[in-house]
Amino acid sequence: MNSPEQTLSIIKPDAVERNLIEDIKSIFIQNNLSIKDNKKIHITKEEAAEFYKVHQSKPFYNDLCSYLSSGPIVVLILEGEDAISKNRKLMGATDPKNAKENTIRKLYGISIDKNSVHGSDSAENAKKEIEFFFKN
Ligand code: IDP
Ligand code: MG
Repeated sequence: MNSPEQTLSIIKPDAVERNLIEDIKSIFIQNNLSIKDNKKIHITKEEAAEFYKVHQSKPFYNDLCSYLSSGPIVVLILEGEDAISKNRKLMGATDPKNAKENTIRKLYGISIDKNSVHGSDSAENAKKEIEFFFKN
């Protein structure tokens, strides 16, 4: 049996604004991802720019950083078997239009930028992203 993994999830401003925090948390819990820690925060644009710096060369980088810092977000440490890939599956495709039925982005996403959630995409990034929000 594999040991449990941790991953970072973010409930983005569009979902916090629409009071979807509990609905999204319950999807994680129903799928055997436990919430080890979570907090509601409002980050600065500079912090968003640091968090998303892997995307700094992308044309949407500036808008992405403005968006993530535009209102409160909830950051969560999820833990469970295959937490990283399981969370990515539960989230669905980046663009809600392409997300499968019953994924978080299909259920709640508005557009490619307002797509309700973030999830780490690798073990290396999960570790970095958890440290970014929880170990400073
Ligand atoms: P992911 O969130 O599914 O991992 P990434 O490619 O890592 O997707 O992109 C990070 C975030 O940047 C996405 O969640 C989305 O909000 C935004 N984004 C990605 N591609 C585009 C785009 O083509 N236009 C606008 N925003 C985008
Ligand atoms: Mg990503």
